Amino acid sequence: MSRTTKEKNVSMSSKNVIKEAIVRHLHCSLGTDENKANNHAWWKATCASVQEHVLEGLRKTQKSHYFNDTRAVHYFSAEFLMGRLMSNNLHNLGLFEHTDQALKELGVNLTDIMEEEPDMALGNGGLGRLAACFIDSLATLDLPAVGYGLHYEHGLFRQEIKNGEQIERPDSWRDYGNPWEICRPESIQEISLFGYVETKYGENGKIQKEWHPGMIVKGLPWDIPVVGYGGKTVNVLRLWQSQASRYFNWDVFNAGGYVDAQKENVQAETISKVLYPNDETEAGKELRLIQQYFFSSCSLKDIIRRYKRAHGDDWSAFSAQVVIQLNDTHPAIAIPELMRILLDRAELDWDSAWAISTKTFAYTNHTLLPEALEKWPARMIEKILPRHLEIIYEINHRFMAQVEQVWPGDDKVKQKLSIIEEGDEKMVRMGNLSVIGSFAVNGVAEIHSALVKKNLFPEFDKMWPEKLTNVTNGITPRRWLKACNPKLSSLISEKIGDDWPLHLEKLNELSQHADNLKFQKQFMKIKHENKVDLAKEVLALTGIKINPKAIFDVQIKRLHEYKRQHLNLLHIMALYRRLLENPDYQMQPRVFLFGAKAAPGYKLAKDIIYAINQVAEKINNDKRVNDKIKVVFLPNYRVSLAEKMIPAADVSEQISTAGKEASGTGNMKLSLNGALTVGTLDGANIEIAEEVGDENIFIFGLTVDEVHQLDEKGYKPFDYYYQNSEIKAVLDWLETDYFTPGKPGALASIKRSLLEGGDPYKVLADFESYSAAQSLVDKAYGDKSAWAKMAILNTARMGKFTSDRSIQDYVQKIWKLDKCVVE
Ligand code: 26Q
Repeated sequence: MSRTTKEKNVSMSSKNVIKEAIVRHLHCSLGTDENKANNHAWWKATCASVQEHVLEGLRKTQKSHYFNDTRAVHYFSAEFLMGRLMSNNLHNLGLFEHTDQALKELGVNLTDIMEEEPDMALGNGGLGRLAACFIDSLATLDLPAVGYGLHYEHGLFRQEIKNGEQIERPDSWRDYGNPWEICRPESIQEISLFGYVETKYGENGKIQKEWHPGMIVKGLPWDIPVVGYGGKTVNVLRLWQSQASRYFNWDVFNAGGYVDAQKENVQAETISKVLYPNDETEAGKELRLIQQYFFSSCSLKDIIRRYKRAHGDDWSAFSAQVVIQLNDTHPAIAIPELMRILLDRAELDWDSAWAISTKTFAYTNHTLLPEALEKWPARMIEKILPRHLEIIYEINHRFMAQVEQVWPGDDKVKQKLSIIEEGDEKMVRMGNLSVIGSFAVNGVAEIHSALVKKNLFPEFDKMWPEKLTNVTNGITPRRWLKACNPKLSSLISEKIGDDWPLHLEKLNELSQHADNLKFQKQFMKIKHENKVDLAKEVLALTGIKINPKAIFDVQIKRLHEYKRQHLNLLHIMALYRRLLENPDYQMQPRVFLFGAKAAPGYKLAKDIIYAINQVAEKINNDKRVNDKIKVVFLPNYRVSLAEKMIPAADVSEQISTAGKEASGTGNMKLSLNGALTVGTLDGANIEIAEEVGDENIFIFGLTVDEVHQLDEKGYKPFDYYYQNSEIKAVLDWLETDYFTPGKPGALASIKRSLLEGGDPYKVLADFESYSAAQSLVDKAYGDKSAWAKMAILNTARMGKFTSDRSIQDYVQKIWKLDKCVVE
């Protein structure tokens, strides 16, 4: 048999195997048949048949990791923003085409049934999605890794827009079950909360601490298999669900307190009920701290159980086998928890315990915003975790002695570096605890890491010059190009071969075609088709008709003042005003698309959403605009919506105040898909500009240093207001009822925030330069060939930003892991 015939037969048979499996699941798992099944049933049956392959890989991987007793990384994260898994798993297993064919023969459309899958929205934004991209890369690179997090019953709220305003609705992603997860009751853990600490004196005079908890809660693990690209390694994401402990409440129960016992049950099961929706702000809620401890402790105990299976009570190899990466400070309580286990359970002395602990943890910082740095009231920790507070004090006490060695007699430095912030209410600084308790600390983009060293933790950097480092973020090209943009992916594969998803630097070979008119046409034709698809989606979701020939200008990210969606909005209003003042004003038709959720308690962020929608309503229906501008706010922005918007974007808005966005990752996804960035020199934008070249990006605005200088000399927003008549007119417009008929002043809070109290995000300072950059975009789009070239070069030069490279950086600089290839 010739090779191609053989391949054809293999592919025929694998298609037929899939077909048979789907039908079998339709019959035997779902109790329906081909004639009766709706899309949901087809989706479930297809998941079940894909899962057969996934579980085969999982079993082999676990066996291999067990027999090789490999060192592994444990990625602790309060968030994993996984999105949908069907398309991802099919692509990574190499089964996408066959499954598509198999379903076609059954009269079913794969794209349609994939829409049945609810997003796993177990995260807020960048940090959670980064964790999801990282576990994809870890599996793809055959690295032994476990993701640990929380099995929230309700993920990030579903956003509805009513009369222009955000309404939060509960997200119920598991109402009809989750076909990808496996419940593991055999691996339940128990954790303690509340109560008091008893000090005992052993025979040898040694002090022993015993924590008598006031409550015990069960952690039930759910495993989500994580399939690497190529399908060899299948790692696990283990998410903990809280449950009432079966035997804890006997006393209450026996005393006739049936109702009280039920109350405790409810309290236990509340722990994993909902994801906190406030990113970048520290809420200080007791339940949030309990969530953090709950998943950190369950995960540590799980790791220790596995370690002991191979090493018994010998702790000497622990830090050689186990590295734990803390995704921000959210799991930082794991540090005193490991100390507690080593001291009180394993009965190690302090120095041995501390040596193990500090060789185990590494910490990633994702923010410099002071309001986002986690602090917990010492009194709260004392109430919930009394033994941990003692340990934190001891860590601090010993650390202060070290500080004294370096800065003798300097109380200022001690105050600054102390884990404990003194004041009306004593607070525990989780950032300081994380730096002190870890062997490595990293920021997430070059500039961010430099600022972590220079501004956030300069003294720590002086004490441990090797500890602070950078690992620039990345994104998985499997989801963010191959799966979400199939047409562009095929074109790329035609040109440069199909191994670019594993070797993204190969995209650079596209550069040589950037001047080729035929290739430019092909590239832009695909962009246009993606825009046509998005236009349909926009019409279905909002009733707004948009023109695929217009520039699609996209800003998608959480709503926050520092990300400056309102700068974008002010510019849109300025364009609108120019059109009204001069009907001959020349501009390329442009559609401004927004997607953003605001934290439910963040009033101004919600006001900005309302403003975008009100301005949209007015402009979209104003005949004088002649469809030159459309404004669309797409409700319920989430991973699956991002996958539709990103392939259709021409322009990517990355306009944060310099120094505020740690990295950004949406910037990478958009550029990879051929969108041109309008951006400040902030976060990863700087590295994107370095890669794509200054001529292929629109950089504007103050630099980090200039922002700093402006702060020094005093930012005076009214100067811009009085000196720039366009700024004044647009801000004054917000105070009228022009965009909010019958409700004058409904948008005034935005004007106030920009003028009064010295807006820390300096929107007005950057307005002119932003507006100038946008004029350049407008002009550039007029030259189709030049634009196509720039778009191609963006795609071609994004190789650096694969999350595979980020993971390789972590491996080399921090984790020191070896591959474990699964046979
Ligand atoms: C903290 C305490 C209480 C409740 C919630 C939180 C909380 C939750 C989520 C605080 C922060 C977050 C999320 C932060 C985040 O997404 N940061 C982003 O991380 C990305 C990945 O590194 C970066 O690209 C972004 O620049 C950064 O903003």
